[in-house]
Amino acid sequence: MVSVKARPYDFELKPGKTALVVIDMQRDFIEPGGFGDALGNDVSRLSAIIPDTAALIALFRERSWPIVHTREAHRTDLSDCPPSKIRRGNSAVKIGEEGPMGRLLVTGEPGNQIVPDLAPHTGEIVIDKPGKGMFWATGLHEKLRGAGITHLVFAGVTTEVCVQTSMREANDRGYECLLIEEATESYFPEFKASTIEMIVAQGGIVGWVASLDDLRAALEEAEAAA
Ligand code: C5J
Repeated sequence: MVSVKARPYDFELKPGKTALVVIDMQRDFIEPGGFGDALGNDVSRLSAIIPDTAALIALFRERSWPIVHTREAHRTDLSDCPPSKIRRGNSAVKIGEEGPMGRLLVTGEPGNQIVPDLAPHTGEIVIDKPGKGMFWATGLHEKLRGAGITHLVFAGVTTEVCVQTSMREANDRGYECLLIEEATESYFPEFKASTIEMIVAQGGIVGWVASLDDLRAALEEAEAAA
């Protein structure tokens, strides 16, 4: 067990039973011309977390610990996209329509790829999820359970939408969840801040939040003592 300084209290991370989940670090949300941009957001806020997210991924790769990457992605015929989701919002370009990086939020399109600096390595799990949460219609719970995973460390975007939804879904399935503060972001700084407060409120009703430095220090300290 590795004790990580966290809010609302130390997180007990179990090596061998912990996976990193990197939510939706795809060009659609992070680069100009994608879905996030089409909805009128300032995408530069999200690209700013790429270096810290890469450093977090490196911590897991150095230890050969499991890593899951998700993408919000729909089938090319949009059969897994509810019409209500397509209708929602007032952007000129909708899900499934052509943008500068191909069809928005459609699997296989250039915009649907994870940003190059965080590209998955061979052997890492890549999940295309049609919803905001990572367990809806993905089979991920069965995969994680099969690998004996009980603890999840979270990163990615956006904090209050797909990250928080996935953490809540993970809670309902019995996982212990830790969010790394520098490796998650929102288009709205106040939403990131309030999501973090929601997660740690009431004794960690959704989970724990720690800094990247505190996670790194805890891992190195535990390894030095071993
Ligand atoms: C959104 C996400 N914001 N990955 N998706 O639509 O948070």
